[in-house]
Amino acid sequence: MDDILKRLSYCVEVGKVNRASPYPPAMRDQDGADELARRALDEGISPDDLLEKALIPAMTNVGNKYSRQEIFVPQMLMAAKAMNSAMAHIKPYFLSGETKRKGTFIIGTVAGDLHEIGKNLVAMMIEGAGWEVVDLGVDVGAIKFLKSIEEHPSAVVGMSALLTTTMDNMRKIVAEIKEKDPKRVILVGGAPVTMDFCKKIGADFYSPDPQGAINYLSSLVS
Ligand code: B1M
Repeated sequence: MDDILKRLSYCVEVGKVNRASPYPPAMRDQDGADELARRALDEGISPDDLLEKALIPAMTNVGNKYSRQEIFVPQMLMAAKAMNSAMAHIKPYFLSGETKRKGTFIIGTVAGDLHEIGKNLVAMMIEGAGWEVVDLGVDVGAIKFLKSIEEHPSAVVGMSALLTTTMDNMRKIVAEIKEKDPKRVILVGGAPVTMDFCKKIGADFYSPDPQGAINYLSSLVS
């Protein structure tokens, strides 16, 4: 792996946001994820490589370390901050100059769940694929989804959940939306979600990644 990608991955893993950040103390006055992501892109490394070879593996390592109780929530939070600072540089590459939108996509992380990185990635890539994206943020309940559907009557709805506990909220929100609006198309995703779960809760499609979500949305409008 390119040296810069290795360094970027390490910065995300240990939560080194940028040069000015005093955390972690051992990396004081060194470049962080912010500067390294910018430099990698300027050197011609593709945004896909940044994501797949540096950023996502770093977050996987963070999750594994957390599972082994080698790190705790504050370190996970710093890793997420570093990841977000790198993602800010990637975003413009995923946004096309297209003005005619293929449709509207409402997305949110379900109630009780504050994980936003995967949801943001899906949102930014779907926007780049030519959809208008309405991002409701995190901790989104049925009322907020339904209000947004009212404002965007032809929208497809997307939901993300990262916790096994909040998957149950996903089930409840899907049920509430489908009760009021049975034909509304709902796409679900997030690390613990599966196609089997998607079918059980009455959602329309599950994708493990942003590209699968884009392919599914394209199939709806082609
Ligand atoms: Co939390 N966390 N976390 N966390 N966190 C996990 C999810 C966990 C697996 C860590 C672990 O134990 N190994 C674990 C869940 C265990 C479980 O439920 N089985 C966990 C836990 C336990 C918790 C807390 C409960 C910890 C605590 O407080 N004791 C707490 C819960 C807070 C809450 O939400 N109420 C918590 C908190 C946090 C932070 C706030 C510190 C931080 C989030 C910060 C933020 O988002 N701003 C955080 C983080 C960073 C993680 C890990 C390390 C990384 C998540 C991430 O961003 N991954 C995570 C471990 C892990 O996932 N390896 C972990 C990178 C991201 C690109 O992947 O989100 O999976 P992901 O998205 C993917 C796909 O899933 C898919 O596309 C994305 C790109 O490929 N996808 C979709 C996602 N949404 C989609 C929607 C779609 C389609 C595809 O269509 C609509």
